[in-house]
Amino acid sequence: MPELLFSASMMCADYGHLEREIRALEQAGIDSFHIDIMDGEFVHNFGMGIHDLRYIRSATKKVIEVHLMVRKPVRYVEMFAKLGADVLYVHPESEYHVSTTIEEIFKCGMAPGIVISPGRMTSGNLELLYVVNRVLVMGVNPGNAGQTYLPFLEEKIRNLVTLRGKYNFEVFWDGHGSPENVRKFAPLGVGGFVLGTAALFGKDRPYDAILSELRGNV
Ligand code: S6P
Ligand code: MG
Repeated sequence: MPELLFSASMMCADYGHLEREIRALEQAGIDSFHIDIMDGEFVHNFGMGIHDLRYIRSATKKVIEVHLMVRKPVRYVEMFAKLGADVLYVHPESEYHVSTTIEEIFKCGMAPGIVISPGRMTSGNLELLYVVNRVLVMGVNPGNAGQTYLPFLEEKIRNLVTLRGKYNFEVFWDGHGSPENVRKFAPLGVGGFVLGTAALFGKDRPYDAILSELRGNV
């Protein structure tokens, strides 16, 4: 099994010590930083802002993935490219013509990914799998950290991983990426997890201990 990839959900980080958080996560071997952007419309919450992204970009050379929970994200693709995002995730249902958005993401030099919300079916997005290499499956409804995992998603994951050979993409997981879910879903073929409060932040344990345990436990 290839090495699992772990991304830190930065909306869960300690904003009073952001620099220290980034250094500690890097030293612990985090693979990327996950930035949740919400517009208060597509989801009923406001997430991180472009100033947060700008600062985190200036503080790390690691991969930055931006998860857009906004309506009509095509309007912002160029802006996020200029801000230094490496990966741009969009929800297909946030756009009338999401394939145009994906094309725009490629044009701007970023890697596109699609996000499948719990209530959405993968079958409605099969054609997009020809063009994206990343599918982020949400284990919770989009909008908040610290939610409980929705247990009906296992079948979706099992079905999705069987399509990887045909379409060539990786499956990642976002939302309640707990140690239990890492242990359960990594062997099924999930290649990486976004880590928030369920496994990484607010645990009073060093990040390196947490990450090596997560890698070792699978
Ligand atoms: C949710 C967001 C996620 C969460 C993260 C939180 O809308 O897209 O990225 O911030 O998954 O993790 P946890 O472990 O607190 O659910
Ligand atoms: Mg997210």
